[in-house]
Amino acid sequence: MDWIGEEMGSVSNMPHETREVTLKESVVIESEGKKLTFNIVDTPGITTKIDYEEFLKFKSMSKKKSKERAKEATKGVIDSIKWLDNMDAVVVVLDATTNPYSQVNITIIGNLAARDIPVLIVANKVDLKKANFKKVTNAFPQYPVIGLSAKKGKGVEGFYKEIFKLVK
Ligand SMILES: Nc1nc2c(ncn2[C@@H]2O[C@H](COP(=O)(O)OP(=O)(O)OP(=O)(O)O)[C@@H](O)[C@H]2O)c(=O)[nH]1
Ligand SMILES: [Mg+2]
Repeated sequence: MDWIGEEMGSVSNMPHETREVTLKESVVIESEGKKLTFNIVDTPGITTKIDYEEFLKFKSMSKKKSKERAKEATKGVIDSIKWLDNMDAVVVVLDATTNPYSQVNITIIGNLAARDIPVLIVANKVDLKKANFKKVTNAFPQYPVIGLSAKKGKGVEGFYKEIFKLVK
């Protein structure tokens, strides 16, 4: 909303809401008198395990719809990984209430670093009591990590500043 005046895509508490890569061109942000224009790519979340049964817990999901969602999510993960090849910089958004030391986080972030693609790690959901910002910074000491609440808009200024630093 902040960046493009509309939502990139729908938000949901059900995993794998974004299952297709979404692109917005010529996004402009400003911070401390500086201006940056870029294209933004929102990718499906990257994960190693997609189980259709996970979706069955949600009332609106039939077995058939759950299986479809799992299939789309799997394709989405593959597309995300392909898109990562063409990025100038990547913002990795982690849920700070969950364990940051997952194989997928370490693999993706390590891979980007190995290819000299600048990475900014966002520890999101810091408004929640369960959030552990310190644990995220400890997990990735060699990367910039910022705390953010996307929902409450907390930490957004710091986030912008880091984006400017990321792309010099
Ligand atoms: N408390 C809290 N909840 C958040 C925050 N940001 C997102 N959420 C919630 O987290 C859930 C997932 O949000 P999404 O925007 O769908 O997350 P996503 O990373 O795009 O997830 P997928 O599209 O499913 O890959 C929703 O229920 C959001 O309301 C935050 O800063 N704080
Ligand atoms: Mg999404």
